[in-house]
Amino acid sequence: MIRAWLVAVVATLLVAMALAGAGIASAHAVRIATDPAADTALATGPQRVSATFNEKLQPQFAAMTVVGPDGNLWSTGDPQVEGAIISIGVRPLGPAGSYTVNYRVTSADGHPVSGSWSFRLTTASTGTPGPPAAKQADTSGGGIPAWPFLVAGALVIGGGIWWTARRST
Ligand SMILES: [Cu+2]
Repeated sequence: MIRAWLVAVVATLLVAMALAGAGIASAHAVRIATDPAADTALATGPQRVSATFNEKLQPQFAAMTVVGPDGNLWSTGDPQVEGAIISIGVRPLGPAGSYTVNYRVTSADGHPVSGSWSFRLTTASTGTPGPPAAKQADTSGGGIPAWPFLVAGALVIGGGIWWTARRST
């Protein structure tokens, strides 16, 4: 009776750990190109930036921002997903320096993929920035990772099994 219960708990735990691992490791849509390319130096800002993936993206929940060296948003409008490409409009740029494009897309299989790349503006321009970029939201669920609890749970249950097995012999 107790053993069956333990087996059920361990099985549940293993499945949970596998799912947690899959959630972290699953980058099913892989970025294969960006425009502008990463680390490009540009004299004039682009009108749009885009990232191309190796498979079709889901149009829902897509996010993309361009954050300037001043910490302000330089992207404008909503991101657009077309097939395997996500893009967003860019204002006429401002200070020279590094502009970072952040994105979050959803793979065809439902897994979210996020990342960023940067390009450099070599000549300051006279554009007006958008609002300050909000700190990137922590999507790991409150900032407390789940795996230490899973590992602790596994250790406790493993110990329980060992103890039970020892007692019953
Ligand atoms: Cu996936």
